[in-house]
Amino acid sequence: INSSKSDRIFDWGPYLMSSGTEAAPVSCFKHVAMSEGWDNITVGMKVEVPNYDTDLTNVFWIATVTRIAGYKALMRYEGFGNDSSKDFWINLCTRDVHPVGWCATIGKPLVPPESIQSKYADWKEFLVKRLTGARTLPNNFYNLVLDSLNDHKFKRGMHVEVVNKMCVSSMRVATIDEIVGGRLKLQYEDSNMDSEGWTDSERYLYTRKDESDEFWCHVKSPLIHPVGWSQHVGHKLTASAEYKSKCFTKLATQKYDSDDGTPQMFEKEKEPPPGAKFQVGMKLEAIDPLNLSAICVASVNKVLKDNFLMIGIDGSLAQNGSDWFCYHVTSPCIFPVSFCEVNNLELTPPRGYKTQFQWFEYLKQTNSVAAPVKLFDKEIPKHNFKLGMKLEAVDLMEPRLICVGTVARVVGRLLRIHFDGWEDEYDQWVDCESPDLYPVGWCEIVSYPIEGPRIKESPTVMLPSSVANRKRRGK
Ligand code: MLZ
Repeated sequence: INSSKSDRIFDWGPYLMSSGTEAAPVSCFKHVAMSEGWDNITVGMKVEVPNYDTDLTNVFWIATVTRIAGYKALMRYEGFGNDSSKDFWINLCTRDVHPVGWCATIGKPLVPPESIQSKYADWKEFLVKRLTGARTLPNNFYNLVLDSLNDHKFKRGMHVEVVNKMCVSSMRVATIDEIVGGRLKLQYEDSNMDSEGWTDSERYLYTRKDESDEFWCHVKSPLIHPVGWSQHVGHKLTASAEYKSKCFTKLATQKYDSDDGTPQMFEKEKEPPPGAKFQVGMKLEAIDPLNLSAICVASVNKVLKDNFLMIGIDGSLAQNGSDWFCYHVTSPCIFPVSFCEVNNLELTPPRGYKTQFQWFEYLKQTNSVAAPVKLFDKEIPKHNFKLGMKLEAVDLMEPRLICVGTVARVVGRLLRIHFDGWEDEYDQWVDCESPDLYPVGWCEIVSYPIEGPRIKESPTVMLPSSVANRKRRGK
């Protein structure tokens, strides 16, 4: 089924050119490196870059930014005038790109490209003329990039509490195994196993780590919390008795171990509107955490401390609330009744609902009330995402994967992300401030593999059953 996966390394430049599309600007993504101030990087700016149009190695020349797409820029070497034949794409946040003046400072000669070498007799004079008044990058640009990639307090080996991807109604303890550009690779801890007294082969068998024990999320993800959080707010936690009892002490004394993820490392949740509160049984609309392409009829099933809610999708087949999901009351992923209707979106009715779904009827039938509109956070931040913009997006159903995506819909602050080459069933609704969205070129900066668009090699590649399986799958 996956034979459609292309092994070729994906290259944004040609893809944007051939599809005639735009990339979402870096400034759209508040959580990423260099987001602030990126708008100062503009077409016309000049930088020193490797000269690829020469037999010499490791020499540089000056080039002008002619187009910007995320972190990437289409460059033209100085001296080419209107000739685009040697234009090339470069990632502005890589160590190969330097402000004008860098070569001179370190005593490196600037070498003109071979194809135009004979065009001017005096290259020095040409450059002086061309560079007067030109804008360039700040001096320490690449160091700024590195610093802003590590702008968080998380360290490898630290423990955090994270949603159990196999049963989203419970939390588990995990250790940070790797950090890539603010994304954490988490290894779930064994919750119930006390491996003392085991033979080596038993320990190998039962504590062996594989892909199913790992989870990826950004440091700003709403899915991770400090040590002790679950017990503090009253969320179900699958962890050893020892961990739980230690947490009680930590919460009471506010004294944490050095490898604990502590509340100070996490972003504070927003303050909810003052006054009335969500109550158990209230109905609302919510993004289905197990099928992010659907906005569903949902209920408040439990109210936790600190304004967290356990939300259930109405009509779900999951037994004993195993798919209840924790959303903060200010979450941009929960909506008042009729949100879909008002915004002309498809609302997924409860499974097995026979007649045409009408909220009014449904509330009557279930003898329930709609959560009042005033309980929801209504802020719509100014964002510049536009229909058709390209970006790099985490496939939240398999968060190890960062894929080529397109903004397929914009509804206030809500974005529908389509994964290029994949059926619409794979689309995901996410908030415009989601830390799982990245600008074009982000994976390249942090050396993380990007999933290029799926290329269909034959019409039989995508079996209908695999699309069906994908729906509401819990991983
Ligand atoms: N093989 C898996 C991965 C799909 C990844 C899609 N990413 C947009 C599947 O088919 O479900």
